[in-house]
Amino acid sequence: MRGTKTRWVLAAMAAGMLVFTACGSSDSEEADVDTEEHMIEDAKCEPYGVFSDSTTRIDVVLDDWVVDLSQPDAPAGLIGFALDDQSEMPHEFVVVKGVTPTELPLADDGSLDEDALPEGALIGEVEPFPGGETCEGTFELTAGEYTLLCNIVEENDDGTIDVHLKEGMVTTFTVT
Ligand SMILES: [Cu+2]
Repeated sequence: MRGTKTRWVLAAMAAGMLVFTACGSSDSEEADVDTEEHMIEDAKCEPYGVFSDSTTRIDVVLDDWVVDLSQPDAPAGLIGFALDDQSEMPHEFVVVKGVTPTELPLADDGSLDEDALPEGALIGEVEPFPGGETCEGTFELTAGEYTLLCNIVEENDDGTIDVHLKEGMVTTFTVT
């Protein structure tokens, strides 16, 4: 799993934005770059895991600015999260174990600093997919407390920045 922060650039139409490297073609990026710039056009559903194999299904609404679960807990197993982005913008779905929302290590902009998480805490993530669409993330989860969040940092045309975590796109989930 990439330990990088997802940074979306909504101002893709602005002059100069074409220099940003698209997802997946990072070979030429320098090793010390720990953020990635994504063009908004790159958002597409790439399911994580095999949803049809899941032992418990949780419906998840992603919206501005919530992560709403159909149930707050599930027995240990292969948990399939059916993600429904009801907003007009891309969101993602990050699964963290054993770190409460208030304990999350933050970058300067208030987003989750994934690289600063304890070893093994980052279970996996469904990368950003377009608003109005659905996607799935299926994770083998053992008993414990989980934090589920969207870690998109989004730069608007006017230079303001929306940090989805800070806006409230985080919730907790218990596996028993
Ligand atoms: Cu989001």
